[in-house]
This record gives sequence, C-alpha cells and structure tokens, in this order.
Amino acid sequence: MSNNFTKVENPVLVVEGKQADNERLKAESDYLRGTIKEDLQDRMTGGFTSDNFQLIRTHGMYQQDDRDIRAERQKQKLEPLHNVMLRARLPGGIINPTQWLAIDKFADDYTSYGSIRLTTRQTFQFHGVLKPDIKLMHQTLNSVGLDSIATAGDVNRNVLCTSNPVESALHQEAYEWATKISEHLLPKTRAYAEIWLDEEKVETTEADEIEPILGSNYLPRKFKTTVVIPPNNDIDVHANDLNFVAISEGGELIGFNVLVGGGLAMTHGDKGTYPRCADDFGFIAKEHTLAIAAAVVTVQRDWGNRVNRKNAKTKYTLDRVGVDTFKAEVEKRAGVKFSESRSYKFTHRGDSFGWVEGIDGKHHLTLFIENGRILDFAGKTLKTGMLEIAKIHQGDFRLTANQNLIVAGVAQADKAVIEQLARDHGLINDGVSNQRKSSMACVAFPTCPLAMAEAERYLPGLVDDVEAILTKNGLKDESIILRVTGCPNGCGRAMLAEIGLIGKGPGKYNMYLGSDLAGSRVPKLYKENLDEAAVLSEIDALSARWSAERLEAEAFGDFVIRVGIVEQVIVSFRDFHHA
Ligand code: SRM
Ligand code: SF4
Repeated sequence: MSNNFTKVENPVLVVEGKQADNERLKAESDYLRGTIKEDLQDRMTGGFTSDNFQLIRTHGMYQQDDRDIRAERQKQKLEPLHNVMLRARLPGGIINPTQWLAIDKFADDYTSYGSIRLTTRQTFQFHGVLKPDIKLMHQTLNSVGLDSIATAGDVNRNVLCTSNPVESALHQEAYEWATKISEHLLPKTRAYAEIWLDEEKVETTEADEIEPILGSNYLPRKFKTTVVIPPNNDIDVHANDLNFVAISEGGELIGFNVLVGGGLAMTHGDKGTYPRCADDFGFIAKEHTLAIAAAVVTVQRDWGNRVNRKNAKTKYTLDRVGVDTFKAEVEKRAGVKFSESRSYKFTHRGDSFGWVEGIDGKHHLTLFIENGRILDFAGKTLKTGMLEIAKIHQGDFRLTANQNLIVAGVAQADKAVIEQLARDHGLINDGVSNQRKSSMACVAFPTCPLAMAEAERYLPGLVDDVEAILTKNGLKDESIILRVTGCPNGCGRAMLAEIGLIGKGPGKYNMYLGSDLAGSRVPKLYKENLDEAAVLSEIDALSARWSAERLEAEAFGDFVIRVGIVEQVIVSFRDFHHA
C-alpha cells in the first residue's frame, strides 16, 4: 500500500532547536571511538561509562543485564550484572558452516544464556557476554570473516534480502545487491578495527573523506534497508526506511521500485509517534541502485530531525517535508529521475518450510525455529542438531527475516543425512501447526531493557491456547498472522500482523487487528490493556465469527475489516491514533 503523496506547504527541511544529546556524543566520539578502549580496561565495573554505553551500539553491541535477577542484586547492593548483547552483520542472512561452528562454540563458552538467537532481521545475537570476553568475541568473529559493524546505532543496519537467494538467478542477483548496498552504506571509520582487532590507528583526514555518506554525526536515527523479490514480502517492506523491490523481465533483474519511509515503532500515549507504510517513489534501472541508496540516506542525514529522537526516523521526515520534496531532492542528489513504478504484487509473507530445489540442482531445507532461539531444550536439542549439521554441511545457512533458518545448497546425495539429523534433534517436527509457523515474538524479558510485558517466553503457551481455540472453532489447519512484542517499539513486527499484541505492562497487551497476508496494511487498535485471559477470550470470539461468517478463503485480517470490527482506511498516518 502506498501513502497518498503529501505536498507540504513551506516545508521545514531542518528542525531547529536544542539537539538531542546523542548528537553531541556522536560529534565528540572521534568517529565512533569514544573512550571505549579505556573503558574496556576498567574492571571496577562490568559496564561502559555514559557515552560509550551508546557508542558500542554502532559496533553492534548493547549493554544489558538480566532483568530476572536485577531486583535481587539490588537488594544485595550489587551493581546489575552488566553484559553485552552482540548482533552480527549478515547481509541477506548468509553464514557458512565454518562460521556457524565458531559462533556455536562462542555461545557455549562465553555467553550466559548459551544460545544463538536468530532475529527478525536475518542475523543472530549472542546474549550475556561479559566485559573481559568482548574483545575475544570480535576477534573470533573476525577470524571467520564476520563482524558486527553498524548493526545498531544511528547508521544503516543489516541489509535484508528475500530468502531463499539461490532459488533463481534473480534471487542470487538480489542477494548480491543487498551485500553491495550494505558495504556502500557502512561507516568508513576504522574505529571497529582499532578497538576490537588491535589494528593501527590511521591518522584521520577531512571529515567528508572519512564518512562521505554518513557524515561526521552519522544519521539522526537508525536506518533500515531491504531488497525484496515479489510476490514474497518475507522481509516486511513497511518496517523499513528504504526498500528495493526487484523488478524482472523474463526472469532477469532490470531494476527496482524504490519504497521509502516505512517504520513500525510508536510510544504509548504519544500521538506524535506512529507506524507508517513506505511510499513508492518509482522505478530505477539497477545500475542506479547505489546512487539512489546513498541519496536517500544523505537526504535523511541532512533533513532528519536531530532535535527529537522520537520523530527522527525517515518516516517522520517524509511527513514533515512532504514526499514530493523528499523525492525531488533524492533525484537531484543521485542525478537520476524515478520513472513510473512498474507493476508488482506481494501475495504473502513468512517462510515456506521443508525442501525446495534451487537453480543449480542443489536443495534447500527451511527449518522452523520457534522464536529463533537456537538452544538445547528438553527433547529438542536444536543447538546440537545445528552443530551436527554444520560439521558435515557443504553449502551454507541462510537466516530468514522471520527468525527461521535455511540449510542451503545441499547435494542430492546429502539430503537424507541432513534431514535425519534435523529430525533427530527436533529441527523438523511434522506436528508443528500452521498457526505456530505464523506466529512470532520479539525477545523482551529477561534481556531487553525496554520490555513492558513478556513476548518470547509468552508466545509458545499462547500458541498452544490459540491452536486449541482454532480447533474448537473448526479452523484447525487455518492460521492467523499473530505477533507479540513486549513494548510498542515493535521488534516482532506486531504492527504488521493480523493480530498484533503490544505489551503495555506486566501481563497486559493492546490488541491490534487487520493487517493482510501481504503485509501491506498496518493494523488498527481493537482493545487496550487485555490480560492473558482476555486476550484468549477475544481471539476465541473473533475466530468463531471468522469461522461462521467468512467468505471463501477470506483471511482473518481482511475479514475483521470487511465486517467492520476495525476500520481499514488510514488516510494519513499522522492521524493513526485519531482515525
Ligand atoms: Fe528492535 C530496540 C531487539 C527488530 C524497533 N530492539 C531494541 C533493543 C536493542 C532494545 C534496546 O534498545 O535496548 C532490543 C534488544 C532485545 C534483546 O535482548 O535482544 C531489540 N529488534 C530486536 C530483535 C532482536 C527482535 C527479535 O526478536 O528478533 C530484532 C533485531 C533485528 C536485527 O537483527 O537488527 C529487532 N526492532 C526490530 C524491528 C523489526 C524490523 O526491523 O523488521 C523493529 C520495528 C521496525 C522499525 O524499526 O520501525 C524494531 N527496536 C526497535 C525500536 C524502535 C525504533 C523507533 O523507530 O523508535 C527500538 C528502540 C529504539 O531504537 O529506541 C528497538
Ligand atoms: Fe524489547 Fe520492545 Fe523490542 Fe520487544 S519490542 S525486543 S520489548 S524493545
């Protein structure tokens, strides 16, 4: 869906006022170095001092502590058990078996949770790494050709690409573009190499030579980019600032429609914050991809709101200056005119599980990983299973944007043994329902400092209950895209779900209804502050009506709109909370 193009009279291109403190700290950071090196030596605390607390994000880490034990430690007058979460950079989600073996071992030896957590943006996270082990972590990643540069902070994050990249030549080329875009937009500072890999400091020169695209103050806020291949919107374009929608002729990539300004986060009670779908700027030939990517980023760099971080993302810049103004500036900077959008259609999201054959006769096995949590559970030794597969696998692994994993590039002769390992360790379970495969949650407790309610730990039991409700209502093999996030930041993309549950407080959720299978609509608020019992009774009542009244094959999200349970039309996203 496209927002109506907005024409804003006398647009405010640059927001004046006292700049957010993050602007000061980026400016004073000497291109993301800060005093992280010195802080690392300080063993009096397990944490990082104020500016470094933020700066380590641009190196792919967040300082956290386990919220389950926070109060107990406080009682004992101990500082929180500081540790870091690391998020790797994997454009298009690709990781090879050697790399997997290295991260598997690191997770065992140096993380307090012992897990590898697949994320909604095609990468993995380690949780619970203590300060003395951080450098080793980066050196381990580096030794197998991985890094975590710019996976967090005010930069362009991990670039997503529709999975499975080797199903066709088009997938392969799209994946290559995702990698090129990621490299092109990366910070060019050598801070990461100096701090974590002990590389020599090279004397810095002119600011615009160091960061020609991002600039000395980097971006006003996080920035997210995808390459997507219709008809599958598996990466959820409307969650992203910049999307390249692959357009092909005769199976060959000719260029992209460019969608700008999506984003899902909002703040409870702050009507100036809202989710927003991306606008279609038009078509470009593929040779202009990097120029357009850089132009969109630099316009957002220069016009994004550096005063109020809650209104700093591209989606707000577009609404403030008008889409026409933003687009014209992108064209000017890139020296490229958008032509009329080419036609394409998204029909679905999510992953297709099981085997598929690729262009080169190789086979790819998509595994469902509940919550993306790769860990040995009772009766489900997922981590050991992945380790055993990695030991023999000749292809690579591809992480999906729905927290799942593909064992890719398997020769016909190796299929049976890989499938057997996957079955032995619970990585394939034929009994997993369609509903479970359509459900997703963000991390939330105990590691996320912003969580207001449970999400990952709530989801499996919630799905058990929803399965029972659907069965009772005659909908056993049906599914509803159900997503839970522990707060309105929306990391589990609940604001693109048919039923989105957004944490409001412990055990309390706001329920949003009405996205569609293609992910082209943001859902609308249906009920506020539901406890877990109320969530279930609402789902029971709604699904009973869906079962009784739906048109043939009508999806749940379309049904709730057609019968008026929620209203469909959002004319302007700025009016999201009022409409
Ligand atoms: Fe997110 C912050 C986890 C995808 C919007 N997100 C966080 C932090 C780092 C909390 C913090 O700031 O301290 C969470 C760490 C939890 C933990 O313990 O691991 C966190 N976000 C995640 C992940 C791991 C969720 C998951 O279960 O997979 C996803 C990691 C993605 C990655 O690999 O890069 C993740 N986050 C998303 C998405 C979905 C997406 O991008 O497709 C969104 C909504 C889309 C969007 O950006 O609009 C999202 N995360 C946020 C926000 C709100 C941003 C905003 O516009 O205001 C925050 C908070 C912030 O930035 O201030 C946030
Ligand atoms: Fe944390 Fe909120 Fe993101 Fe969930 S949605 S991971 S609770 S920031």
